[in-house]
Amino acid sequence: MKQRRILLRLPVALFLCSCTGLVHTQATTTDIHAPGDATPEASALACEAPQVPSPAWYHHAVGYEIFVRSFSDSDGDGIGDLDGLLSRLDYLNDPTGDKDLGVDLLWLMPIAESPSYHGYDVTDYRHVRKEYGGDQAFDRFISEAHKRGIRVVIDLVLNHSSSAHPYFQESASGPDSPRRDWYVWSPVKLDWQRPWGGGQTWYQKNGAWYYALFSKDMPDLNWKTPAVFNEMTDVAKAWLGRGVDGFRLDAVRYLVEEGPGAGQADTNKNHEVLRAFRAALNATDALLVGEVWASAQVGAPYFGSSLSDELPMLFDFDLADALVQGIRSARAGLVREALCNRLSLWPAWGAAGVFLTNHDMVRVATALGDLPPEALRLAAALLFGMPGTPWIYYGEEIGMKNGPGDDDRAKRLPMQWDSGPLVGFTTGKPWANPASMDPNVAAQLDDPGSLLALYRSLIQVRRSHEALRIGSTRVLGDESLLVLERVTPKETMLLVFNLSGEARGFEPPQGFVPVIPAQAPSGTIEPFGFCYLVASQ
Ligand SMILES: [Ca+2]
Ligand SMILES: [Ca+2]
Repeated sequence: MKQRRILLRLPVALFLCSCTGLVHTQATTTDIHAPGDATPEASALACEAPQVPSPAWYHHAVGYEIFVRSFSDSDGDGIGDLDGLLSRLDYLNDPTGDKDLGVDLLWLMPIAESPSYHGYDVTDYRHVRKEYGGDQAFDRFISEAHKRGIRVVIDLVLNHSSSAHPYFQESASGPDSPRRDWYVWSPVKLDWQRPWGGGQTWYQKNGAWYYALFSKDMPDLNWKTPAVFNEMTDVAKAWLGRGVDGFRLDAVRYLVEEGPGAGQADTNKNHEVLRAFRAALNATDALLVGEVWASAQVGAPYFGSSLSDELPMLFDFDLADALVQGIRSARAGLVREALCNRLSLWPAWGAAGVFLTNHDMVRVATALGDLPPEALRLAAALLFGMPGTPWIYYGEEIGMKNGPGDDDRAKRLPMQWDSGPLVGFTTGKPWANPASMDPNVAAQLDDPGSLLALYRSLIQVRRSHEALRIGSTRVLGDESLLVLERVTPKETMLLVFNLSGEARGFEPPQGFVPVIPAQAPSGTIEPFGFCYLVASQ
């Protein structure tokens, strides 16, 4: 390990976070040292974490979440589909081009048969919904994606099915149904409130009560029944056999419920089932990324004891919130606290899915909409600088905003490809009206100053610097500056982010050259400015 002394001048008080809270100290100069070079000045360090040991392919990937219904419509019926997505692969990753975004891992929101627009209530786990082009379109798509080196994970909804699923219809037919125990039944109504605050979870059908955590139309599968475990494992294996590279596991905290209140989430049995599920897939290389929408502390046990034990990747919800709120409130400490907390709680080999927002959240361009446009560029720079695997929510890279209203659909509207009235999404009547014609891909594709061009550059930078993908991490800074040191034996990088709307004094340390932006700040880092620097060899 090359030892390198980095001198950073931060002419203000330093606020340092620890896992137990914020510690405030005074300093005018911070010495940052490569790992192993401990000195008293290193007390300015908030936390540090080692390099990722034995990284898997997904530690190196850049992810992109897609709502197929809203991405691109190939046949003019107003509904996005897999052939439409196929036709846009050049935009996402074109090995022969230089205008592509460069992502290499796609997460498709549910593609199985479902009566809802969103698809999180499945009626046939084994087949692609016909609106999306059916099984053949999926096979065409995945074959072409793989040819380009793009991996694909699909949403797998294990906790519940649709109430219209034949399994549930059969289960509900009466106590003697051979599938009765595939769902969770009670002869009397039980008073279990939803664990996240209010609302009933038991509903009546044919003289008995069934458990449905999320909605009446989404009855929970009974994971204590071996036949359910076997069936869902077979479903997952069948998808792996068709070429998917893994799954995003929806609502994975809630598979096995043991009672009211806290007994509905994160139960020991839930962990047991997930470990058995992972083992049954017998596909160590497959990515399982869990939606554990909870604190990093609640998430930590979901990694199990090794990369192949339980879930290899979790989305980092705490950090997502801290990144957006940190910019909004000009508090770098929020990001430091969330990041240090996660780094201390999650195993070094565990993969964190880093993101700004997803399909359940207000889009980041809306959340930061009242700040200068540089704030959105800073959010992108933070996304790709954090330790973990970055995930973009489709449209984020052009600054797409929410549509009107509070409905979830407002977060999931058609991708804005061009400035036409149908935004290049469809030639027919779109399933939902686009939020806006602006921003759009066409206007940004050839503009080197665009947000899209910044995302493309950040992805290229990440590809060419292993320190960003798997390097050790040291977290420093003050109340509005966030500083990360990322190091591997090959290179040392320094990332500086100004989360405030005020210019800040900052002089790059000696021996460092800019990576992005091309010009290093000199004496001042602009409001919402950032820079990635690398130590010159
Ligand atoms: Ca269509
Ligand atoms: Ca459940």
